[in-house]
Amino acid sequence: MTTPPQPAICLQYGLGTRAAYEAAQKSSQASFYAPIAVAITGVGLVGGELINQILALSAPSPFRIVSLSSSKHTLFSPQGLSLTPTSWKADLLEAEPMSPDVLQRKLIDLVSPNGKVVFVDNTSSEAVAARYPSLLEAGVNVITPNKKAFSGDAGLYDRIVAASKKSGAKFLNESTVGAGLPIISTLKDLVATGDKVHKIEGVFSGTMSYIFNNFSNGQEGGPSFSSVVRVAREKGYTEPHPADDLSGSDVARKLAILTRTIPSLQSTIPLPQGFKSVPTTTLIPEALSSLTSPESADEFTNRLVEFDSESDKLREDALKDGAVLRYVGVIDVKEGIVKADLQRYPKDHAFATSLGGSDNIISFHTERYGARPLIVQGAGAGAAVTAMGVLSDLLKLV
Ligand SMILES: NC(=O)c1ccc[n+]([C@@H]2O[C@H](COP(=O)([O-])OP(=O)(O)OC[C@H]3O[C@@H](n4cnc5c(N)ncnc54)[C@H](OP(=O)(O)O)[C@@H]3O)[C@@H](O)[C@H]2O)c1
Ligand SMILES: *[C@@H]1O[C@H](CO)[C@@H](O)[C@H](O)[C@H]1NC(C)=O
Ligand SMILES: *[C@@H]1O[C@H](CO)[C@@H](O)[C@H](O)[C@H]1NC(C)=O
Ligand SMILES: CC(=O)N[C@H]1CO[C@H](CO)[C@@H](O)[C@@H]1O
Repeated sequence: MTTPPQPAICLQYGLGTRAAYEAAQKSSQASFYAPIAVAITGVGLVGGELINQILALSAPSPFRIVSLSSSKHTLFSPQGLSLTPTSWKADLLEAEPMSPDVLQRKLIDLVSPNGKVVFVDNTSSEAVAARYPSLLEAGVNVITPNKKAFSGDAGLYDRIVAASKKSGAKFLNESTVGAGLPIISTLKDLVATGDKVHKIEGVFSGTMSYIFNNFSNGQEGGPSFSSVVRVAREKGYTEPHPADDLSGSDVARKLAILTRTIPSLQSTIPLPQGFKSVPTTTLIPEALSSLTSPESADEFTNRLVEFDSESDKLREDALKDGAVLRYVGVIDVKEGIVKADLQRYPKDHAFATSLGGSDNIISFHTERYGARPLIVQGAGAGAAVTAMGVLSDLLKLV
């Protein structure tokens, strides 16, 4: 669509001149030029960055943004909103509220044989994810970094797959794992080309990566676990309540998504309850397990210090074996095991030596990548790289 089929248009106008081509572009008859309609729900960090990345694409853009929504306001224009990087936030704040049902109906009305529509969900809302089956069934494509739908109950996931099959509308999920890193596309390519995946193993949580890169760096001593968590929270690397990271459920969700992307695992590792079916080691001390409400976040963080001697011992024991601690996700296809767990890795292992900051690292052990695994590594969080993952999914629809 970026290089329009000029001859057809010129014939239609019987001229074959540039002027005719431009006239055709402006004319309503040139309906197959209609850029793909994009509706974005959730316009915080990533959503905002995504809007700016779309606006920065070179002209003619393959996309028109028809809707922006926050939880309180919605902008909608079937012809495309006129947005600028500096004004859209204020425009959205002045917009009327619109019920999600009304927005959904308006988007479905835009679907036509020449008119693709994409719904981008940049929220972490279950309610928004629950709309995917109806949207997909009506032909609206869905792209999202929101892990909720693909990592939840098998019921919702099966309905998403069935709705997509029925209408041919796509759901693209690249940025749900590792933000912009090519994790899901790499896995899909391995599977599609007939390679056999033996094991996938990696540091999937940027927060866990930061915490353990600092806490267990292979040297004697080092900062206490509670102090590392405190610093990570102050820097905004954790969720507002650090227990949401320390529970391991974010890693379990990503493992559920990857497991479901390997069709042959549906029978050996079925995950009926999605991420809840993934055995997950929690780093929340038993005695603090009741402090999970938002108001308890400070108390929880302060009281972690009571358990530092236990984490110190784990670190020392690992070091005696020449190893470091890493919180990893593992899918062992041969053994039929999926788990999120705290594990030891030798000090010279890639998970010990090559990580910095909040990097993700994922290694794919396959039949073809036998002796040495295929490794993907890099920033696994952040607005710019996550928006890039979403935009690259969007470009797959052009
Ligand atoms: N951080 C990363 O680097 C990274 C990487 C990969 C994936 N992700 C995923 O990205 C998503 C966003 O994370 P987050 O915690 O920032 O999201 P969030 O706070 O729940 O959502 C933020 C935005 O979504 C809007 N929103 C929430 N619920 C809505 C609803 N029901 N209808 C319409 N709009 C709604 C909010 O509107 P208001 O502004 O009006 O509240 C806000 O604009 C999550 O799914 C996360 O897991 C993040
Ligand atoms: C992710 O999307 C691809 C299609 O692009 C699909 O084959 C795969 O099953 C999806 N995985 C999940 C868990 O949604
Ligand atoms: C440890 O924490 C410091 C201070 O926050 C940070 O600058 C550094 O990058 C971290 N080290 C590693 C290996 O991640
Ligand atoms: C509103 C918004 O953009 N929310 C989130 C979008 O997704 C990224 C990560 O995917 C979050 O960091 C944003 O806060």
